[in-house]
Amino acid sequence: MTSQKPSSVLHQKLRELNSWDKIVRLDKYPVHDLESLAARKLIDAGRENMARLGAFEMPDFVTPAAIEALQLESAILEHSAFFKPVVGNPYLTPEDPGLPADHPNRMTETTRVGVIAYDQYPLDSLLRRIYEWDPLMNFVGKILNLPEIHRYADPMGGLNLSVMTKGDYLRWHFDQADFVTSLAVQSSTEGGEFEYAPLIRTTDNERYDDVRSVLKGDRKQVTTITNNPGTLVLFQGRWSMHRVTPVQGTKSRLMGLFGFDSKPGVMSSPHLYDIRYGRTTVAKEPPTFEDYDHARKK
Ligand SMILES: O=C(O)CCC(=O)C(=O)O
Ligand SMILES: [Fe+2]
Repeated sequence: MTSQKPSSVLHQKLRELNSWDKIVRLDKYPVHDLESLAARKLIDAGRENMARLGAFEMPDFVTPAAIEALQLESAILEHSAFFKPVVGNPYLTPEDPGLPADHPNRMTETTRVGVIAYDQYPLDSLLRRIYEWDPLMNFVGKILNLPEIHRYADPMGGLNLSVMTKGDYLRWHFDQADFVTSLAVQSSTEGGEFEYAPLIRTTDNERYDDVRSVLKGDRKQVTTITNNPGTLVLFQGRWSMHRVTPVQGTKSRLMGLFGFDSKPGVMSSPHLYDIRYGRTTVAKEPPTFEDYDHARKK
């Protein structure tokens, strides 16, 4: 008996997911009909959560069949993730040697997370289809009360899959983007928890003492988000310091990250390309899942 190629098994699953109600739990999250009463209630709940916690968690956003397909396609791609440890502070800025050693600006940790870039995604990938689906983007824009919302224009940064394997860690940090939308694809057996200190700083108060306490292990301000597969999370990481605890066990932690912005044309810098993706040139055309079958045999 010949075993089927991973890409053939995946294509079979993807063919079955031929309408949005088979992919997204539209009964629970009617993002396709934003004017409906149910959608308006959901948007209100989202806005209330964002105001109070800087986060809105939507469990079971995608169907079990979609989760299965997302895990299958990620299993094909994850071996091509780029990993590079980066040492840094929570502000993702260079350290200021003029500040005391216990200032949060000088409290550094090492991050090691793998990433699959947008240009590594085949056109028929399910994660890509979900990211490029306008109703999802418009729904996110509504919750955030944005007059307009756009996908990043960046060919590598628009869509990312974060891949964390045994021992990987994402250090405490604040995001530089206004908000992040993530879709949990797979949980690790142990560790890999998303922890955050809700709204620990504001535009006019950095609250360095509180930030230092969290960095030193104080748990009073720390909350955890249970990222079960299929959970969509909207998160304002600019004001809430957050991290992903070290991953344990053999199963990788996989998280889709969707790049949206209130402005059109947002791009990443060549420096970010280099540290996050390990290259500065973008793939000329998208690969296919079959290309990955061949790459693994080499
Ligand atoms: O993987 C996650 O859950 C969060 C990722 C994150 O915080 C980031 O990429 O800035
Ligand atoms: Fe972050």
